[in-house]
Amino acid sequence: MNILITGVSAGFGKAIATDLVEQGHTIIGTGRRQHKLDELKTKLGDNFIPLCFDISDISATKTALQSLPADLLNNLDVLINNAGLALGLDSADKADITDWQTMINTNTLGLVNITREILPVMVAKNDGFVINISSIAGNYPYFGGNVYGATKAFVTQFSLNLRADLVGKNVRVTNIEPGLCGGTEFSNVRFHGDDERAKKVYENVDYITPQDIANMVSWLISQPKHININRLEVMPTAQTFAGLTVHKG
Ligand code: 8X3
Repeated sequence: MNILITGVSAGFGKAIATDLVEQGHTIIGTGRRQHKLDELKTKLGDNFIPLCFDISDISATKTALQSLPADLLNNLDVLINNAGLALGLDSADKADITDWQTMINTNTLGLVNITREILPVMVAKNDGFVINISSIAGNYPYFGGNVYGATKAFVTQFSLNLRADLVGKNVRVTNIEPGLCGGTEFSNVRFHGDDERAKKVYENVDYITPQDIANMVSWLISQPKHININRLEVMPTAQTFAGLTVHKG
């Protein structure tokens, strides 16, 4: 299969790309950091095609996709919208507005833009699969989740609405909604490089790993074509739903 994965420089994207190349698929991997893409290219070889651009940049996305060989672009089987980030955990009255804008631009605008670019290819060949990486933060509000959670609720609803639009077109859509996942740059990015604070999030917890998510993606794409898994909400056994907060004055 020909598979495009956004955000392969680290974390889920890197683990997914690595597994899928090992399984014999051709992977187009996007990311913002050229040196990380170069490292992955050295490791994964000919079946990994790096594309360096920022998906929040609408015109850069178009230019990057147009640079691909037409027979590859027109034969894309799977789009995995993995690129995304959380920034900050402050309450909404204190959060940094530029952090909010960056999350909105990447997690929602960037994701819908690349999806809109790729969907006509899948519809034209009457076959395709879009896998969106959302989050439980889109399902359960928690303190400081504000805009991050809202962007992920958008991704989840967008996934469901895509399915509604794609009726009869043999394009499948799955929304993966992970809970606490370690072994990624997620919290280091969220806390703006405060690695000590990031490390504490995962202390003494058996968290979900990027490999766990890669296993789920491999399972999803191996399902027969008459099956559409709509949503996959997944948490570590150690995590359950947030309690309802009551402030007593
Ligand atoms: C990552 C999961 O719980 O940190 O999206 O928001 S959580």
